Amino acid sequence: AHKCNLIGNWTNELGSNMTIVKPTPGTIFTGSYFTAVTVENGTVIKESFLYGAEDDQHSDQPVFGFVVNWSFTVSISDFIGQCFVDGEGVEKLETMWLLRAKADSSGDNWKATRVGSNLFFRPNK
Ligand code: B9F
Repeated sequence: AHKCNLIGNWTNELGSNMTIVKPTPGTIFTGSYFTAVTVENGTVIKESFLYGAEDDQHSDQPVFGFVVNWSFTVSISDFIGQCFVDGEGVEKLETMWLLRAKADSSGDNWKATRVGSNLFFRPNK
C-alpha cells in the first residue's frame, strides 16, 4: 500500500472541511479549517488556520497533530491522530480533539475543555 498522505482536502462526519498544505517537505504542515458546526447559535463561522506536524519518517501510516486557532471566537482546538490507508488505497484520518474555551477566571477553569473524536475522509469532489 502507498504511504498515507495528509496533503489535500478532507471532510469529517460533521461536514467540516479542511485543507492541508506543506510549504516545504518534512514534518511541518499548515492549512485551513472550515468547521460546519459551532456551539453558540448565531456565530458566523469563518475560515480558520491550522498548523501541525507529522511523523513522516517511521511509518507509511503516520501519526500527526495540529492546532486550529478559531478565527471567529476565543478558543483553540488541538487534534491528534493517525493517517490510515486500506488495501484499496482509501485514506482516512482517525482523530481525537480537545477544544479549549476561555474561562472568565481560574475558578471556572474546570469547565473550559471539551473532548471528542472526528473521522476525516476524502471529499467526493
Ligand atoms: O464552537 C466553538 C466555540 C468556541 C467559542 C464559542 C463556540 C468553535 C468551533 C469548534 C468546532 C469543533 C468541532 N468542529 C469539528 O469539525 S472543533 C472539534 C469539532 N470538530 C463554546 C464555548 C467554547 C467552546 C464552545 Fe465555544
